[in-house]
Amino acid sequence: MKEDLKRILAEAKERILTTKSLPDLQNLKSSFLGKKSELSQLMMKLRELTPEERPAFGKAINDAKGVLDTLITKMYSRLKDAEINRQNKDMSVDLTMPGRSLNKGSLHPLTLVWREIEDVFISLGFEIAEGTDIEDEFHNFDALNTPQDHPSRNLADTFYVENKQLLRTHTSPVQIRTMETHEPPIRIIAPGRAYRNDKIDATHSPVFHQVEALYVDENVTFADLKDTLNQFVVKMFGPGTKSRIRPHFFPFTEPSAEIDISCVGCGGSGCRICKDSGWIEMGGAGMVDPNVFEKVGIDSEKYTGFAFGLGMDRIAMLKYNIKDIRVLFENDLRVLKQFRNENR
Ligand code: FA5
Repeated sequence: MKEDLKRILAEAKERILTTKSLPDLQNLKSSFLGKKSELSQLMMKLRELTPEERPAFGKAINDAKGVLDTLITKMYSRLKDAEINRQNKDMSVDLTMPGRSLNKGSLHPLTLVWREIEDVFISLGFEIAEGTDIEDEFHNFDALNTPQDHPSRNLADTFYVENKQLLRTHTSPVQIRTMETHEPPIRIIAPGRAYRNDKIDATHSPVFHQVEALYVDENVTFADLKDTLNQFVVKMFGPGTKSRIRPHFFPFTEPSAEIDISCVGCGGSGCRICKDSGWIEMGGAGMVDPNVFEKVGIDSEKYTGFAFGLGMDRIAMLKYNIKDIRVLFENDLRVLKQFRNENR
């Protein structure tokens, strides 16, 4: 029986170590360790031995089973690893294949301009202020020294909501709201939407965007206004771009002016964009009228200030050579996709 055990063990080791597949290994396991295996049959024959011989031989059979079981476990993990490696090799990644490109979105040109304007003014020491799109007559007109019979109050120009509430016609009411709640020195810009009952054309939209600026302190002069505008224009449109101020009238500034910049299309020599004038209108400006200071309780003997309001849609149009303001509101993907590389 001892010889049988030796032979079974040797044969089993040999076959387990040379097996090539997991199913074959599974078969070997049941044929060498299963109920009908030769080792199990040897166990049955224990009773043919003397009581003295039985324990030692029983242990020898169990040891042999233990050896085979360990060997099968080792072989199992070796064959499993080999199979995983083979599968990985079959599905291996071709590093030379071009990647799948992601469809990246882009920021709207107005958002780009809006952010850039904020950056420029922050670099000049201004803070960002916010107002509301729905305003009351006091902040949009009365406090801005606008007479009761001023044409801009007309239904044909202003969208009224109810109870003397309206969609703000410019960003200037943010001047009032800021001066009501802050003591000078004040140095803010307020970018945002404005609404007017204007006819739509290439440069006018009923919903548009302005950026308001207000600087109030002791000894603020018209020269500060010109200098700030010049710095803004150069930072926004590049060196060589000039700003120009023409006399105008606004109820809330005195003196008042209109702001032009030298045409970015032709550099000032005259072209189709500037209608051969060399200049493009950007917005209005002026020194804060003492009547406005009075409405918000600021001492006009002590303080002076300048304010201006620029059309942000016009700035975006000039910067990105957009010929029609409607392009900014249509959200045509063919247009928007062109701004991918501009995104920060
Ligand atoms: C004003 O709105 C004044 N509040 C500006 C101001 C502020 C003057 C502070 C003095 C002190 P105006 O109506 O000119 O001004 O508008 C300013 C700019 O807004 C225009 O030059 C233009 O660029 C833009 N704008 C006005 N209406 C429209 C519109 N319907 N569509 C597109 N842009 C417009």
